[in-house]
Amino acid sequence: PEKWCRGFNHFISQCLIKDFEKRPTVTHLLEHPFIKQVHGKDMSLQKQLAELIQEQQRLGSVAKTRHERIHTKRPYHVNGADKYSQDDDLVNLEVLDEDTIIHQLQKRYADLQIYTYVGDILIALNPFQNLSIYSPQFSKLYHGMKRSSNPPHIFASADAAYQSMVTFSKDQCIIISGESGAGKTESAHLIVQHLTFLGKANNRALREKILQVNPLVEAFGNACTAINDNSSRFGKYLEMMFTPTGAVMGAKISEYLLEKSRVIKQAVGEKNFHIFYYIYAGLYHQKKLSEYRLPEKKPPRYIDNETGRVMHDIVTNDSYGRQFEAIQHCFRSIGFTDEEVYSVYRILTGILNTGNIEFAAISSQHQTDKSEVPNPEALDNAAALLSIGSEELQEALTSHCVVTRGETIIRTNTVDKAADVRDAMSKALYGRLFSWIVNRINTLLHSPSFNTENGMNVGILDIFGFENFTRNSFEQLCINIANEQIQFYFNQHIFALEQMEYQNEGIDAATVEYEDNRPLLDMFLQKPMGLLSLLDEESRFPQATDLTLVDKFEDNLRCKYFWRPKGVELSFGIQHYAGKVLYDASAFLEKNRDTLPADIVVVLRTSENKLLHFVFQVDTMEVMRHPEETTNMKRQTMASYFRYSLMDLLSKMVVGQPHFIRCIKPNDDREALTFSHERVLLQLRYTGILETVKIRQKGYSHRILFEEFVKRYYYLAFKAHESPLGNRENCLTILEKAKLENWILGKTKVFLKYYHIEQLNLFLREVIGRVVVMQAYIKGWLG
Ligand code: AOV
Ligand code: MG
Repeated sequence: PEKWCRGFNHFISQCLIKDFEKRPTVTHLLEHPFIKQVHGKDMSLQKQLAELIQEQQRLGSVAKTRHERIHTKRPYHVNGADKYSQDDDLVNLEVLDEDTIIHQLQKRYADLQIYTYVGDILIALNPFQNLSIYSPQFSKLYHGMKRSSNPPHIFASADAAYQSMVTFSKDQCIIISGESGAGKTESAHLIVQHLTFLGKANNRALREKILQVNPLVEAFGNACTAINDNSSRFGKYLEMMFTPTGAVMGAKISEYLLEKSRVIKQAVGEKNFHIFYYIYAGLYHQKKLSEYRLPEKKPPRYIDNETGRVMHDIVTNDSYGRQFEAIQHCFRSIGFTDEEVYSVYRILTGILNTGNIEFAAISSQHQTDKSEVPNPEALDNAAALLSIGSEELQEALTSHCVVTRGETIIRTNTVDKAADVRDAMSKALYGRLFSWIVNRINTLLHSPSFNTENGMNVGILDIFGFENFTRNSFEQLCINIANEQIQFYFNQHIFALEQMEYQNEGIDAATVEYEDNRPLLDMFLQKPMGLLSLLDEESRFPQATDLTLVDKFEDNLRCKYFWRPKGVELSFGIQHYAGKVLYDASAFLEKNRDTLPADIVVVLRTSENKLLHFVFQVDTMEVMRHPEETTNMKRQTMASYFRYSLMDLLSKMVVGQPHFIRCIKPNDDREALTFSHERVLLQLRYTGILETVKIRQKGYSHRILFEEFVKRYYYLAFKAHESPLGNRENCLTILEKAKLENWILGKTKVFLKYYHIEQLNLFLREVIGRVVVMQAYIKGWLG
């Protein structure tokens, strides 16, 4: 058998080379006398080969279409009636200007072609209606296919990331951007859906669990805003882990900058986090409101946003009731215990009751700064649900300890101060509960056998989009800076790095002008004079006010991106990459300080609710995540936490190979089939789509070192047992053998167009597919 095996191996490598030249099918192999002799009537081999033939025929036809498309000029009549081509990829346009691009998108949108390529980048227009293009049949249709064989689709982008991960054993990162309401979160769901389909885990339970992650965290982290009924109020980076062969084996989420302030107050017309309404409706239907000490008539202050009708809306809203059921199902299927879920509900309803605690001044001749709770039942309810002592809670809300020269003095809180402490406690409770849920999901979805050496991941970034409301506060500033950073990352990848490489490699290729937002990002993040540093500095002065803060900004941020409107004291404007935003600086200092008095922490740590007790344990690792608790002189602030989070996110993103999805909002009225020329044009401009089309058309989006290129693709031109050197000549041999056109060889790298990679990978998969079957055959035969 050994001798046979050697002969067989040699035969395979010969076949591979020959096959590649002639593009034959596996039938040739079956017909070969050698195979005929050895496999006899082995039906399993017959079956395997038959499958392979099918696969090969499919790939063959794909390759053919791709080939035809690239080499056939599309009909394009510049002056004719059909001026704007219905093409799938904007890179194929011959006339490149804003008008042509926008008409192309508009026409496609009218045909419900919401997806369009710009080379390897996907543009997704929000359809604002349910389309029947996301069923498992569509997942199948896009599985392993090249882009050009089907209309553009988000599944194709997810597929490309997956194939790239499996083929090159490299982590991938899908970056979804776009303004609020553009469709990022929906896109992220669809990507997870397709990746779960691709990473066919034998373990169905695991697949089910992964699909429940987004709905669960979004119930806690999303809310209705003036722009979007399901707006993400946190940033989410979801990593799906795979084995080297591409089977899904787990998932991990990282959450960023939850907008905790929403728990205690919402802008006019907006709502609190979804979960509060779900739980209210759910408990109402289960007749458990009284068990959780929630009133049936008047809704708790935190979710009664001045309309007065909210209570009726909540309990009669069927959708809330159904969502509550769905959330319970998510908890259960991901693996939370009943006890944990019960604790979560107790904390949530504890927060709602905390919000109802009121304060009144105690009038006495000497003391005007003392407060008491005039509605002790609210206090008792909150304390009961949080499993802490009611008196201790009252103490911690209405007074605080100060340590001066080793002596502890108790000072009383004014009514306003006590109310601030109450709200700070609610925010901290919710923030920590949210982090705990995310961590728990990560533990439950962690695969013990996964490690970075043997596994790979695809990360999916879905953050809150750029926001510009009538009134914009500290939260909008953070959200918009984060978007500024993502835009910068996009620019770096698409323009800056690419053009730098042309220079370094002595290549005369496209130079495309683009809007660089670096100076703007520096204005925010630079130390010590950037906006965030100035904010931190001012937050350290006890006497500082929001007005002195804006003065400080004005004195120090002397650049064209910052201005102060006349006549509106607490206001300042920023010229963001995506447009001008006017910020209202009221409460900036307080929000940045984000203090949680130690007295509250001490009380919460006494809780008999194990979960609550746990989340208030100080863990040095967690200090950055809970800035409100750090007690040293250089306190952590929201700004420093924000900076840390951004860096953490970037460090995760840069590890993987990026894939970009740019979501565009076709109108502000959330209407299907309505295309606002003006709004789309604005988004195309600020995201630099026109420039992206240009650079994708003229440039070389893939730059691969000679050595890496030969290592990846040597199968295409060399025999299996050969080890060709990673040099220029061998790259040339491979490129010629693959009959590619329009590539360039630099000093150390091969420069390829985005479509070359598809072709090369396609050829490679054909070849590797055959090797796998042959190896399986050898093993079976020897065994
Ligand atoms: P966002 O994530 O980009 O906003 P979403 O993904 O929440 O935006 O989309 C907003 C709404 O648009 C969704 O609730 C859907 O109604 C609709 N939508 C988006 N994409 C699709 C699609 N492919 N098919 C059908 N409907 C869609 V924000 O999180 O606010 O930045 O912060
Ligand atoms: Mg979202």
